[in-house]
Amino acid sequence: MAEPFYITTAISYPNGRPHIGHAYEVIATDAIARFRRMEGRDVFFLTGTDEHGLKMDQAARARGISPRELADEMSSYFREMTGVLNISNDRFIRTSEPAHYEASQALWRAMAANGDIYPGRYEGWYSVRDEAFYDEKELVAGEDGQKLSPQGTPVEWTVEESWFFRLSAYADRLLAHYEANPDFIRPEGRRNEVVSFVKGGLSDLSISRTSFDWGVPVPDAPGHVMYVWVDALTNYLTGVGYPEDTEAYRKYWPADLHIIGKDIVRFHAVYWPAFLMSANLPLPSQVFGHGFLLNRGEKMSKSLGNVVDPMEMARTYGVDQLRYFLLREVSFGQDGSYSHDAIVTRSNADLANGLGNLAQRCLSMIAKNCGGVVPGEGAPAPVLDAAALLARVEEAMAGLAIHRALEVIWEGVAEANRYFADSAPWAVRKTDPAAADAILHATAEAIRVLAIFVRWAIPESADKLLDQLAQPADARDFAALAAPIAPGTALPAPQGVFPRWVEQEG
Ligand code: ME8
Repeated sequence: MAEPFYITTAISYPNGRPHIGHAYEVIATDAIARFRRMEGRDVFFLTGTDEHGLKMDQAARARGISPRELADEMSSYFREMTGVLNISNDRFIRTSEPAHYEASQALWRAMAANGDIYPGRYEGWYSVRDEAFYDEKELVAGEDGQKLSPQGTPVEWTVEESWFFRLSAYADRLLAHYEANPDFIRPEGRRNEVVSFVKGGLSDLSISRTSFDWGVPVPDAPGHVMYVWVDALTNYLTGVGYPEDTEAYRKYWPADLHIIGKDIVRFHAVYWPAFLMSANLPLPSQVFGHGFLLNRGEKMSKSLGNVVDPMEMARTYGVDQLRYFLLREVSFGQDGSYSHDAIVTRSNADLANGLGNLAQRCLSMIAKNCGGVVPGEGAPAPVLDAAALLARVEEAMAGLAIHRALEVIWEGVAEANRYFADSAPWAVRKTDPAAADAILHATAEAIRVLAIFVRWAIPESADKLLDQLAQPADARDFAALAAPIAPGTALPAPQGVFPRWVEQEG
């Protein structure tokens, strides 16, 4: 039976439309999910929207609508984005769903039953933008001296009746867990930050609010809704059926991998495992904090006017062009920058000129000179060592070095292009047609291998290439690498798969 693999993105706040950072996260997670599927894993991939909390409440108020209306409207854009970007999620979760209320309340009850929840009064700093509490010592001074969160967002002094979670009791167990599971938090730099944060001592966490009601009601505590992060984190459990003992729950929990941005590592690597320990539930295997995407090196913000609609970008450049750019250009785990020039340069060089040109030249020769039938005899000469390439790609992906995996694959693209150019089948055909046929056969096979290799990153284009090679749907994963294309295979008329970007004149 295929080994299960449960992977998630963070769930986004639908207080506005999705931005390129949201697109980046869901594309990277999709690439990993597709990669594991191509290895034969039984993948469950969850994404969705995080709809409660003060930030949503305030955004709705500003527009004169209810938070539920705001969530309904904006969540639909996030869902639409998964379609536009060709995301292969198995479920899109909304935290306003009744099943999620049930899961959040069940988790709360489990933590309460363990003696970890007690009533009190919260007095401290809160950032609505981050939906986070901060200690005085964490705050930084803004330009005109006002206090800001470490993320640079405004904070307000908050005093409120609240339930507390006994987070302080978990510091030692958390540190022991990090120690025993060095890969629990990746990359290394984020892990170090978390370890030193926990070593600095943990305060108990305020986990309910009474000043507004847009949230999951706290069981048996009228007037209290859960702190948004308690219910938000629970989405990963709801997604596979908790609290019911469903088949999905048994198969997929604990999650293998939470992909999140660097700004929310603390919630996932400190609060979340502590909640799960308290509820006696198994912990996820890994939390990976990716970097931030910057617009030409600058932070995106509404005031700078550089917030880009990712769906618009996908329409402009092409879905796979955008996916490829983000996956190849940004070292996964680090911040990255995007610009029109960088996207165009990458997709022209690697997609249009690299893989596209090879396919176009080889397939049009087969159409023209071989009647559209794969020529050659027996097994093709191996242009690429697919098994060796796979081993290198697997190694990169084991550490989630997505950019590196693509770099290795494009070494293969370059090698195949070199082979084709050096072998010059168009010239060889004049004196030795059988030798020219053998070259085309070998090149067609190299294209097949490369199309399979890129399929998790640029699925639509890879499938078009595999369609052009008349490869059946069940011969497109890594297991199919070993079964070369047979001579005599009839191919459809070739079509360009990667259009070249040409700048419009003035
Ligand atoms: O944090 N570049 O939601 P969110 C890359 N609801 N990634 C970015 C980014 C950027 N410029 N800006 C944001 C939340 N992100 C919570 C999560 S999970 C139980 C709850 C990432 O809409 C961010 O780091 O603010 C996060 O992983 C995701 O987008 C959603 O951010």
